[in-house]
Amino acid sequence: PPEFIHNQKETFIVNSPDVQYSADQIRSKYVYRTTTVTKSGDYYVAAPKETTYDFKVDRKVGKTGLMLVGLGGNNGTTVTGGILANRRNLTFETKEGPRPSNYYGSLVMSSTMKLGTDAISNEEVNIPFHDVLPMVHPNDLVIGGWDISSMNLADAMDRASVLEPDLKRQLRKEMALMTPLKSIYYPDFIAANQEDRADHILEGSKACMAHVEQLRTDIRDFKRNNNLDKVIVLWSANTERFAEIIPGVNDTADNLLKAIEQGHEEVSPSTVFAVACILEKTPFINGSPQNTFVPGAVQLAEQHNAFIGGDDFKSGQTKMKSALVEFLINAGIKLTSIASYNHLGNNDGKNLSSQKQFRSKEISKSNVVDDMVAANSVLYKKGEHPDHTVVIKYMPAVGDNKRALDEYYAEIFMGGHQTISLFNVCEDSLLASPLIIDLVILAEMFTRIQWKNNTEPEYKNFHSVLSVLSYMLKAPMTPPGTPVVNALAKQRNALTNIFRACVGLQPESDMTLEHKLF
Ligand code: NAI
Ligand code: DG6
Repeated sequence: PPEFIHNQKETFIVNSPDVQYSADQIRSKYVYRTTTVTKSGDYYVAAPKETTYDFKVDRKVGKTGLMLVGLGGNNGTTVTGGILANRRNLTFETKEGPRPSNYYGSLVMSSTMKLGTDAISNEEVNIPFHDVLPMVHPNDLVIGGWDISSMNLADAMDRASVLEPDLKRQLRKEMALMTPLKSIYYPDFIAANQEDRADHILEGSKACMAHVEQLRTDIRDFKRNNNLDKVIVLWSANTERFAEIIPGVNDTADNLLKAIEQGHEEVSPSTVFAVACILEKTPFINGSPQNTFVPGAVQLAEQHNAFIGGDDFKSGQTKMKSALVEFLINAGIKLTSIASYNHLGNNDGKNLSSQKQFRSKEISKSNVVDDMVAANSVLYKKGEHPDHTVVIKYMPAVGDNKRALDEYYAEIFMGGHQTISLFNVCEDSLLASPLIIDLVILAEMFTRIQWKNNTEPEYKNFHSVLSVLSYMLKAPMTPPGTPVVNALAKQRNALTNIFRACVGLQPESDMTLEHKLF
């Protein structure tokens, strides 16, 4: 029967000899079935392979804090306002009438997963994704963070111009009490046009250990003052330019730490945040496109068994792209070009109007179809690739209401052509905020899962680089040497099937054989 464990309502149990529940844990034995392929002359030989893994999930969802870098920005204020509104169950007036608060756009909070088939009616039984494992509820997140702008969150929410006036009115009092912590500002990394908001900064304009230590102290203080079990830190600050990868500076963990000690100018603020979080064993996620996780930072995370994830929220145009391109190429249609243009008028757009910062975004938006193209050797020769161009323009008048236009051009049967044009208009921050929520809930979840090969004695964490967060990210990081998956459906399947494995359930195969026998 459903029971309450550590304040989390669990809505199902798995009845299987391979799954055990105790007061604090769910343990499962899971047979992972894959196919190993070897080449023999002109043939492939495919052999089914089975590996048995043991999973262990800690059922105790601790009190969790979210610290945002860029708390006073459009995303920072929108996600904070959205969570406070949901927590207080606020309803607000819009032009179309009253609207209740919701978590639309969050995979975890607003989508479902097929649990199985009803024993009597044979119909699908679907459960909220949030109920698959005991997960933190976003309403319970304690929110804080840093910004180089001193503005309190009520004024910053007005500056962002995203949320509805009646909602802002109801949130104003609470958000006025929230002020970001001072942050680090190294002017060379973000656009010069951001300088006028940098009135809330720690002394020093290049990386140093004093900055790392201050950020670590901030995390510890936040944790202690709010009585938290854990904190997740997420970068939603301005897009930085790429840092140059320099041997001896940021190529190894030791060199990176030395470079920070010596105040090397090529260490970015986001990397300093990453290092502080890694040393503090606090999961750190990068929602922007720059190469925060230089090789030395990845190695440091591995050494400290700390979780990192990134890069760049996959919110609108790119999310559509990673779904549509997967569909077209899997349908056997030869995509030959993608032209992606967008204009926006928020502060993100202003920062991206500077060439070096735009370049970071251009890179993260451009590589998102590579794996899907490479997987289809019928349509594409080795090395062949569709043309792909990305344009971003700053247009102040449209504010956060980004306009994204995409043209997909493809070859179809017998020399024909197909052109698909998309015009996508919506508030950028209303798409990004639910992704922030998902990333935090999922990152917290992965701090409570351990697993091992059945033949080994010791349980281990997931690899430091949390590639399971890929669904929410444009340029997903993966453990060094492992493949990147951009295809949206595959990313979602990976997540759901890992969670199913944690409760001893096989992947949902969609074969529905139970309905197909004559
Ligand atoms: P924003 O410009 O409104 O907010 C960024 C905030 O970061 C500003 O308040 C700024 O003062 C602050 N900031 C800059 N440098 C900082 C530092 N070193 N430490 C602390 N705070 C700092 O931008 P927005 O719209 O909130 O986006 C944030 C980031 O998320 C951008 O990099 C953007 O490219 C990225 N992103 C946004 C998406 C969206 O749909 N809104 C989607 C994908 C990525
Ligand atoms: C202009 O493209 C601004 C960017 O910050 C994007 O809005 C953001 O990266 C979201 O991109 P996408 O492609 O996922 O909509």
